[in-house]
Amino acid sequence: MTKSTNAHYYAPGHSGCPGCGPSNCMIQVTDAIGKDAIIVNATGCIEINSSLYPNSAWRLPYIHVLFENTASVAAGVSAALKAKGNNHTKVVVTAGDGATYDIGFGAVSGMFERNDDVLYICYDNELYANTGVQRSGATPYGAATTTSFVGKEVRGKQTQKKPIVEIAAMHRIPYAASASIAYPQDLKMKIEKALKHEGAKFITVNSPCCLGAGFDGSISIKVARLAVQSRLWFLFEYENDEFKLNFNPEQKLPVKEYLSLQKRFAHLNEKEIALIQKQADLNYGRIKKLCGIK
Ligand SMILES: Cc1ncc(C[n+]2csc(CCOP(=O)(O)OP(=O)(O)O)c2C)c(N)n1
Ligand code: SF4
Repeated sequence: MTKSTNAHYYAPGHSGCPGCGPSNCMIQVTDAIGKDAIIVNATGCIEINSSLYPNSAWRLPYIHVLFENTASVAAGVSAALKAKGNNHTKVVVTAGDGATYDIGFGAVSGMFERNDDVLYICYDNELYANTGVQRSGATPYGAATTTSFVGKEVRGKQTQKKPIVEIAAMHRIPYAASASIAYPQDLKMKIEKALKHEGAKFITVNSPCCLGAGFDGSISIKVARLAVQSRLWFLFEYENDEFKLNFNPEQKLPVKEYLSLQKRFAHLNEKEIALIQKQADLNYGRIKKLCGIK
């Protein structure tokens, strides 16, 4: 092991696919958080890849919990620390989009409503990777998965992603944001900003899954960057009851370039691509309005 890899709190040697977006996300997130933290990790690819007994990629105190109670366990850990007079150790949830948007959502919402002092990080790879690529509430329109398959009538997922940042923000928590593994400085800034707040904080990080989306692991960062540049993923935040767009791609990149890199979109015809472009434009308009941009 080299000196540079020793520096990471999420260690190499885990069993993530080469080019795994979520694993990259864990390195960036834990490095930004630092050593005074406890990780509460929901079931999913990261949990399986990082903590196969007797090994662990975590150089931080770590607990794996079920989907249904990840946010609740984190809330309990936070309360216990405070009861012991420890007001400095950060409690951080790491969970996939299946855990966050869908299966554990009730507990997440409860944690937001109680304003528990926890930073919740969702690594959004837009599917259930660990169980064989099923669709989640974060899977985008048109994407093929094993449960949003492509046939004559149904051609991939027929609904759009849940607007999870807005949903989190509308609980009136102190901080909510959307980030990407392709924009490390923005992600680091958001983690540092979030941790300054007492209470519930939420950051969802676009972290593409090369295996599930069907592209070579060498272009994971390119795929993540194109998602932002083609306005299918936004870098924005909510703080002090206001939304702010952190990066506004001046030139609109057509969604086609992003879609064409991934097998999950290979079935799409021109009409369907045009519909996704229209959805992207509408979503961009909505986010701009939310962020007070004319
Ligand atoms: C209550 C419950 N439902 C379903 C499962 C099966 N399951 C295990 S991992 C997983 C996928 C989780 O997807 P996500 O949270 O997006 O994480 P990823 O695997 O993509 O990292 C599912 C459905 C489970 N363990 N518990
Ligand atoms: S299946 Fe996807 S999320 Fe899981 S390790 Fe591979 S690239 Fe990462």
